[in-house]
Amino acid sequence: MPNIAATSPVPLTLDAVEALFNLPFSDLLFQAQQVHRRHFTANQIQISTLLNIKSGGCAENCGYCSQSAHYDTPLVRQGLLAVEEVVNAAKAAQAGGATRFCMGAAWRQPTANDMAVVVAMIKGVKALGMESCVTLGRLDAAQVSDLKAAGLDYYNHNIDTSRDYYDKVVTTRHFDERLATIALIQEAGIHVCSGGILGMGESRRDRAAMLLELATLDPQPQSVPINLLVKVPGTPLANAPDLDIFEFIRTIAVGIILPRSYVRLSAGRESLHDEAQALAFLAGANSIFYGDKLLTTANASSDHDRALFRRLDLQIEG
Ligand code: SAM
Ligand code: DTB
Ligand code: SF4
Repeated sequence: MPNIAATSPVPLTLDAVEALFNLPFSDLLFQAQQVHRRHFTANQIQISTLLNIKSGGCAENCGYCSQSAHYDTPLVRQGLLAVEEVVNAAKAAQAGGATRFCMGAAWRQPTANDMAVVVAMIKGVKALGMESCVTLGRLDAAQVSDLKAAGLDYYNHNIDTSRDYYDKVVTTRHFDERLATIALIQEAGIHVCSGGILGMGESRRDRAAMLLELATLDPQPQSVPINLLVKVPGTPLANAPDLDIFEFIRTIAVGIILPRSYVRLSAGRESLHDEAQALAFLAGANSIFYGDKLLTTANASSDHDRALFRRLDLQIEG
């Protein structure tokens, strides 16, 4: 067992993590806020802005995704954007207060030509003085070393759900392949951003197992995005039953088994009431995607977010 277990408030076993989940709601939130304050400055929020640099036509069959070529979704496909367009979008995000710019591409794995363009995009974002993040699908060791040389700060690669539930959601790739890419990123010294999606029909034990899997990575991911499923018409999960919002908040709170990781309230925030977002922050979420669009779906508007930060006395980090 890696020594990171010492910093978790509970032993890193599935039963112990599930027991944390099962605490009375207020006890869990109280504990989560206490642990959070031991490791982070209270009332601070990190904001990242997202841009989809290549949309749709993806070879994978992720059952939640608007960009999979396997499903007939409302998405319009779009090839890889030009470097200048991406750097201009990063400048606009920076002017709006974002400190990190995240670029996503609907690829199973980038080609050599794709990589050359993405490397130029990363360098352009870094030249602005922003942190850079990309999510490009699976990578080999040479690609990881190109990203490191370009100055990449974060790579987003989600495990998405538990090992047991994974093949209910996607069959064109496997859980261990996700872990293999994450291991390459860690070995290169690039920060890992890895989390998952809630509300895909998984059980509480699956949610516990997903967080446990992340918590037993060594080192733990620096950033953990928690997405609430956005139900995209045409995908197999278009009619998934709604997840109880308090279960969503509990999952964020159990994120304290990764006490030093930023927990990012990610997809699905547009559908959350302000009260639910306030509870998520109380449970320890301290990062969001900021900007009117995620990759292909709507995000909470920036104006609304700024007003919410004021009402909740949240300060933007950096
Ligand atoms: N293609 C790359 C990959 O899958 O790793 C990067 C882009 S992919 C769209 C990034 C992440 O977005 C997924 O891992 C998933 O967690 C999240 N995501 C995609 N569609 C979503 C949806 N409909 N609702 C919630 N999260 C979603
Ligand atoms: C992550 O975990 N969430 C972001 C980011 N990583 C790339 C993506 C959310 C996508 C939501 C669905 C969409 O807009 O297509
Ligand atoms: Fe492709 Fe990523 Fe969407 Fe899966 S989640 S279909 S890999 S873009």
